[in-house]
Amino acid sequence: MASTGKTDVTVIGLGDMGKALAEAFLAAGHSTTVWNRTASKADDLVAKGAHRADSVADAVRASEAVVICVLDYRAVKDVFEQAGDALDGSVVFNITNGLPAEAKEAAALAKEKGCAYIDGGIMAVPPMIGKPGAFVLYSGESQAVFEDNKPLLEVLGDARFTGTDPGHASLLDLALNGAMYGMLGGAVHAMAVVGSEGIGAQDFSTSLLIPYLTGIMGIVPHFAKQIDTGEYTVDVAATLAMQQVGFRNIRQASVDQGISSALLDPMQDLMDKRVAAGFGSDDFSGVYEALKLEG
Ligand code: FVH
Repeated sequence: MASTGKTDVTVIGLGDMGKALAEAFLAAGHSTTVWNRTASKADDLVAKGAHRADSVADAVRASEAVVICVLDYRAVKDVFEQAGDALDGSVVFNITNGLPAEAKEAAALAKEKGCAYIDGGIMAVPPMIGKPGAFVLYSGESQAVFEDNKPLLEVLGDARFTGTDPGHASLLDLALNGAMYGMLGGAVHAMAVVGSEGIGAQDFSTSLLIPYLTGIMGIVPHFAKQIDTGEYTVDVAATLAMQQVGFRNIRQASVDQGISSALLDPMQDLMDKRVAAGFGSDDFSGVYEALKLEG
């Protein structure tokens, strides 16, 4: 803890995201030590007041709280190796994107190194860091370790602890990003379809796409209730059999306009599978069951 009363922090990994994290800590008045494999990426931050560490070991010794944000868990392992025994007594927040299994492996490695370990998933892009709307999911070690460091973590965005399973934050992160890519892929596909008739993507998205998608999200709580209860026949908004027929038109219109249906085909397959299994009078949410891999 520095004389400012604010927790010192070390940031390891200064890619687009790591840089944004370090800048947010500096702006909030935290004494910030930085390390990056390619040392020159720290230059701007040093000019803004960050302390440059010459090695991972020096970086982690500089602060009790260590934030790691590198490309993947192979890089995380490299960082742990380079840290040697310097991580003993540290609290590591690894907010690198990865699989739940990788997060669990990293937690085991951290235990061997004698440090507390909390994994995380950043639900924001770099320009959002430290601004309203950004949030970061955390899980691992203990609620107490998280709470002790919450004021520091809140600098980055809303800090949400999701439990002591180190893989849990990653699972939530990947599920949310799967939803995001489904939505954004759908948005880009729609722009391609209307673009084939010369309709500009900006006009289309402002006047139609965003209002439609925003409104339609209102159905999600209803689907969630059906999924939690397994009762897809209750308060059906629109039958799957009807939607299966309508979906063929969406797919065919795309192909007719010279636009690939690659993003739509898997959804058509799921609907077909579910209707063929006798669930055509259920709501759309029933495709949840068709998503489960057999065996
Ligand atoms: N940027 C984003 O929008 C997303 C938002 C959600 C979360 N992700 C995840 O954050 C991690 C870092 O992403 P990034 O955007 O900072 O990624 P890059 O700009 O590509 O920087 C990668 C950094 O990783 C360092 N690195 C790579 N391999 C190693 C290694 N073996 N040992 C040590 N460091 C390594 C790399 O170093 P250098 O290439 O500059 O030397 C960069 O600092 C990521 O998990 C996203 O999925 C971001």
